[in-house]
Amino acid sequence: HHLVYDPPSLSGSLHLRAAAVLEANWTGASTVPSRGLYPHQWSWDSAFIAIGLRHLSPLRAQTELETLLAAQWGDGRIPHIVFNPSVPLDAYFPSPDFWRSSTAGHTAGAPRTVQTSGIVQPPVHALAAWLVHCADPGLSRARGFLAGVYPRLAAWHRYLLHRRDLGGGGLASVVHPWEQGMDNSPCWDAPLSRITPAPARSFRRADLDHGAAEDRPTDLDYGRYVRLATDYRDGQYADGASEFAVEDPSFNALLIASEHALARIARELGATGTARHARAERLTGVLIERLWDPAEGMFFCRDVRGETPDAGRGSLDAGRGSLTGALIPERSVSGLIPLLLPDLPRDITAALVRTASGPHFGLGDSTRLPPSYDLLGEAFDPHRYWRGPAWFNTSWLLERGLRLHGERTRAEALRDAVLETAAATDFAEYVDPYDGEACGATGFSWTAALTLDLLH
Ligand code: 9WN
Repeated sequence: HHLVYDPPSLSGSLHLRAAAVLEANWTGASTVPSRGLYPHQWSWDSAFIAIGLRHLSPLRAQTELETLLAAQWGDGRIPHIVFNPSVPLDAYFPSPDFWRSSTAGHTAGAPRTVQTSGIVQPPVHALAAWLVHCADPGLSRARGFLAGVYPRLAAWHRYLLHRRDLGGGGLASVVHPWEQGMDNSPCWDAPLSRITPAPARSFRRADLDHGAAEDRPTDLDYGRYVRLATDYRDGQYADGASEFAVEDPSFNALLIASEHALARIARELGATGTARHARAERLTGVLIERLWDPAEGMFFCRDVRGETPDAGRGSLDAGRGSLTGALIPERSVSGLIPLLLPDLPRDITAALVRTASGPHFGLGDSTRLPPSYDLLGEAFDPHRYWRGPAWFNTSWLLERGLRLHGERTRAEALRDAVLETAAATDFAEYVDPYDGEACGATGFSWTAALTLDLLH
């Protein structure tokens, strides 16, 4: 069934090329997303990287996750960046002297020995830990891998489900666009418009030394990112006060998928895991109640600080007067990613597949890979970062969801398109969703890692 990469020589050479990317980006204890643009360790990147690395070296894959978890804060948060002290401060912005984790993060329990950021990224880690374990259970048991990571992963989920339940309904909120991972998604335009940007002269972007300005967020976006991060830091990274708080479908779906994985880990360690599975199932219900829109056939973000609409007005949020905030009427690939959840009702998975295959995302039809944002949306731009380009991690997640729900033909086609595009672009960071033209960095770690995973 491996249509395109059936010839062993072709898949063999793609395998070697992907392995070479991960080798080049390995620093000794973790992997950088990209040597030039992102020279430190990133949280959700490391989770995806470990998922691919397990096919090359289960030991390195375990180490990747252990290094990240060693930088966990006392309150349970896993920082979105763990800084490499040997990289010059001006190589990436915002640098450790901006976040000041060891002082500003003191109350929240930031580690003393490593410098980190103070925000988080999507919780893919328990899922990654389980998949890494499965690649070599013998080595994992011999090293006590799961026993070591389990309490940290449990504390991480506890942090998200308690300290980050800013909407009060049981889901986790992100307090910064960088936390959700799709930095300049049009979903953030409305909630960000209420944030006063930091003056452009108060900081210096390093990303423009490596990436084309028209493929990156704007200076105005950056002004707002800096303002939000500064306010969070100046409040000692305490949760609750953020002017920006959004419940995102992909972030929460990954949390739920990771909760299912944590249940499996608990079972492997001798517990039953049933309470965790039950919680994941309950959270799936909450996700549907708060973020699903039956008329649109997809999930939407909830702007927790947005004005609650009158019940019964409009299609989005119609009759939901009891819920705080408002759904954000922008179609992001984030709203399709809950397809990876096992407990979704059949009518919802069918609607998600229809929406993915329809004119807004063009899966298996007008696009080569599913775009990060609505092809028909006013803000669509095929090259600007998360405002349209296709990304490999989101395609990997959708492929998993399609396969899980029996959409085998669609999953195979998406898999082949991912492998072809990764091969043709030298493992690009993101691509034009229509023609697959490379954007951003090449030799991007999660692209190589998830290519490896799809080859297996
Ligand atoms: C900010 C590392 C990260 C990814 C994000 C991606 C981009 C950072 C940036 O790079 O974000 O965290 O500087 O633009 O949007 O998803 O984790 O690859």
